[in-house]
Amino acid sequence: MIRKISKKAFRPAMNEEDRDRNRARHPATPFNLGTTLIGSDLICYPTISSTNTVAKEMAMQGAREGTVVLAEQQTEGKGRMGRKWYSSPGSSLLMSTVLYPEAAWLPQVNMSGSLATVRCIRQTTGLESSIKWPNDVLIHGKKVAGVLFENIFQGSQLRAAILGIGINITFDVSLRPDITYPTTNLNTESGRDLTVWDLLPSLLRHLDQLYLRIKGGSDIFPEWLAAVETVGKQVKVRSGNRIEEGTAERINPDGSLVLRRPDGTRVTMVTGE
Ligand code: BT5
Repeated sequence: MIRKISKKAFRPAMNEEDRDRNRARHPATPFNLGTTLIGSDLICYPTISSTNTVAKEMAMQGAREGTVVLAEQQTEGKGRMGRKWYSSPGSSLLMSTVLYPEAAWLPQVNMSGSLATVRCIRQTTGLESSIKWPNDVLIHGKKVAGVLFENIFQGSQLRAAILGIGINITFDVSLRPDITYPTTNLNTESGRDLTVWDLLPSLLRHLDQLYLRIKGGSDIFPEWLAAVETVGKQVKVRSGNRIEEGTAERINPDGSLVLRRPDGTRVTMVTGE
């Protein structure tokens, strides 16, 4: 059951059309998500810096596991490695979940973000999407969603993990100068008129199912890998200052990518793009 829906949620924003569509389908009263953990508290904001940043603060204040922070708009939406995540008001699903996993589960919890997104897209639009290593979600080869997984350590102790997901619903990011690869949004690809409220329950239910499976010791890696399109492809992976080019040979259960260089040598990349 959703316990907190902020009264401030979904107040006026700049994009009238998206705002009105979201408002029209915004549940007026708490509704039953049917999840065990994820969304036990759901806190909605019209505008915040970043759902990941706010979720992190909440985790530090002892938020319940499964607390979801949702925003209509982010002023400092974050991508991985210091990059930005763009959106306009009401045009995207922007959410983060507070989790307290064991350190050994981290790779799988990270995978659960993109896998839940693939499942949610399938369920709500009927479209098959794929995962580009490590965590981008693509439809017809164009990026529609991204996942930002941040772990909070105190010394060597894992305090919390924040799983942030951004899905473009109507947002067209292609005009941004730093967008160097194809991007898209869900409504363009599906021809539907979806809002945040059509997607959110499905996304949270899939996250819930996957997280409970991970907690119960069941392996989600095979299902995640089946949705990954990167293996066998020519890739250019940047990790820090290093750029490696070659064929993506395989992905290990810990999420690392084994790349075969043109000279036949292999290198394992833990993260990159
Ligand atoms: C990601 O990073 O793809 C992770 C994005 C996670 C966003 C969510 S929104 C809710 C939560 N709160 C946050 O603050 N973040 C999470 P990365 O792989 O580094 O991709 C970032 C790159 O994607 C940028 O450098 C841009 O080139 C491009 N990009 C930015 N906005 C985009 C968008 N809306 N759609 C597609 N590509 C985008």
